Amino acid sequence: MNHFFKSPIYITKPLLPDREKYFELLNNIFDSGILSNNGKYLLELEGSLRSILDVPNLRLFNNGTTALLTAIRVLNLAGEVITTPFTFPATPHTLIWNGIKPVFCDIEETSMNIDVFEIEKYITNKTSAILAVHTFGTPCHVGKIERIAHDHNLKVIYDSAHAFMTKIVYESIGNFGDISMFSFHPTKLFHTSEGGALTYNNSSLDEKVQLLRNFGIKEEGIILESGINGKMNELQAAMGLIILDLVEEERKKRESISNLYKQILSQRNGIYFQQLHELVVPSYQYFPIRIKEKEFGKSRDFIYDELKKYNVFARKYFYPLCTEYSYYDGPKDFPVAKTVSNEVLCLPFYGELTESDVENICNIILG
Ligand code: T4K
Repeated sequence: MNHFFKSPIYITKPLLPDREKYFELLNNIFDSGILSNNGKYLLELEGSLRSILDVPNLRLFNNGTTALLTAIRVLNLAGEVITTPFTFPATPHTLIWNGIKPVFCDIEETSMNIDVFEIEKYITNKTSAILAVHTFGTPCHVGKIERIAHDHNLKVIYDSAHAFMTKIVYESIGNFGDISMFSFHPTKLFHTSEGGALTYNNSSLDEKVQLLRNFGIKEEGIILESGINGKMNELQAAMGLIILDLVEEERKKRESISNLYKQILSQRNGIYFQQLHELVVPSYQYFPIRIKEKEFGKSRDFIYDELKKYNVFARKYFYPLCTEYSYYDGPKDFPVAKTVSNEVLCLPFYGELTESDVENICNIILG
């Protein structure tokens, strides 16, 4: 048990703002008495994020799920939407909450994203959109999805919860599809304690996004849409402004950690990494591996339990598949997603992990 960690090692450790800096902004918030509803820090953070993500339009929300719920309403989606079963429950649940049937499509093994060569077989006269996830920050095949959407007159929403600062060549991930959603939950590299955002190229959507985020209220006494309360408050926005300054350094640290994991774990057969195209700038959000039991000699579940014995809490993102949820009674035959879901394990991944921490974790895995 010499690899035992004294303190638990979780999948992530949120970046925390310098206390003094945060308290200074909190003091300003106290002095102003403005705690929410398009306050100064919200507007400042929206501006900074537009520039960092290189997107023309961005609005902040109180979490990624509310943002996604809103995006679906903004585009007037209805009927059926094609999506992936290999995702967090929030993805299909936002469709169901909008009265839409999620139609699941299998995934492609190396990227773990929706299989673009399978999508068309699920299109019916009820299909209104494709809701694809850039799983673990790895971009979907955006070109092919755009062509399918164009040919069948469908909208495209990208769940970019994991893809903060991902780029395809030089293009920000937030510029693809009709709308992209980002999550700023504390488990995300950039966070606002809880939060999210929508980005979109079409500026004419902006008014509706803002209306739906604020109960549909245009101004006092004028309610134009059946909106929701999706507003981010000033305490969240202030947190985000300070965390933003820490993101670049955190990304560099995660890059080194990712390289070290790969270097050690690739010494043995049976462990696979998510494939990234060389022209993609990664988000460094998660570090997923896939353990093929036949080649490696031990199963994903064995390694997950073994790590726990040493106080290391990896996560089986995403297991079970959305098609295995107790309430779901649709088709379940998605062989690639099923295999990936049984093999995947996200390892602890955050800048504070030391080289020796990573080596210890790898030693536990390699046994
Ligand atoms: N779409 C996709 C593809 C998503 O992955 C998500 C969220 C969404 C949409 C929805 O976005 P949000 O509405 O959440 O903005 C976590 C997160 O809650 C969730 O945001 C995230 N994806 C998902 C992949 O992971 P859990 O239930 O697995 O997290 P939890 O609370 O068990 O945290 C994991 C570990 O992180 C803990 O063991 C300890 C550590 N931790 C966590 C928190 C919250 C901390 O150290 N500090 C913290 O404050 O869902």
